[in-house]
Amino acid sequence: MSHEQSSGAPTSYESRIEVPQGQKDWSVDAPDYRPPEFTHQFVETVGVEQGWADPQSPNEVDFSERFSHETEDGKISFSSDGKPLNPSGRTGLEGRGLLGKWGPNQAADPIVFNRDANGNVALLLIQRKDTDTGEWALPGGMTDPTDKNAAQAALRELAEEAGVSIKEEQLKEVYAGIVDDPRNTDNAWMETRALCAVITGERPEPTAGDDAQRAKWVSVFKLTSDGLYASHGDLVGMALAQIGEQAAAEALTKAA
Ligand code: RP5
Repeated sequence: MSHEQSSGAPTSYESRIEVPQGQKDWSVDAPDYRPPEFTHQFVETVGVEQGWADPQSPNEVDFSERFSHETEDGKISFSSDGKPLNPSGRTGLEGRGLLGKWGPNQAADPIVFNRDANGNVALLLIQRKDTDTGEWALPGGMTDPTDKNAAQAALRELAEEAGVSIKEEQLKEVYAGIVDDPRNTDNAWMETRALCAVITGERPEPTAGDDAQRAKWVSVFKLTSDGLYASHGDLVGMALAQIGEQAAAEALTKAA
């Protein structure tokens, strides 16, 4: 998984400053690093009202129940003024941007393949409503407090965004960790658990819903890593290798 500084942020995002070479890591002193601070108004108004966003100050948040997949003990590190620090390092932007939670924002991503009788493999993708770049994405989303586990969150998102239902037993874990989402900042970042399934026989007809404007099956040999949202190209590559589709995994990596 590449942990590069996010690019292609939503159009309403404050611009990031360039992080000087060699200063990405928090352990490196960067006395001149002064990124803009940005938390979208939507997060601080609607997000707080609807309960998916934290209060304005991280000091009001109880972090004892939050964990990061990226650290050995799951613990989050903080700046001297109490802001969680992105384990991937400096991003050129402080605050929460469009993310609701200070620190890790946990998501689940279903990677659903169909293998037909001739052995052709296709992947179920959606087109998100929040990007104007035309990128396609996995039908994943943030975990809800009502989800018992990441698999349930993945199944719920799959049904909401692509109108496809599968069974929890069909899912196998591919990855758990931070993802290079364009919304990531120094103090708020996306982490995901990606789970994959292979369904055989006839493909269920997808129906776009919720955050998706379109949903479709795409042959795995037509995928390019940079045509997919955030780190989804990396996640799909790992899943293809896991299900034994090595040639498609290599083609995806080469096309990046
Ligand atoms: C990505 O953002 C994750 O991999 C996941 O697919 C998605 C979650 O955000 P929303 O779809 O809920 O906006 O980084």
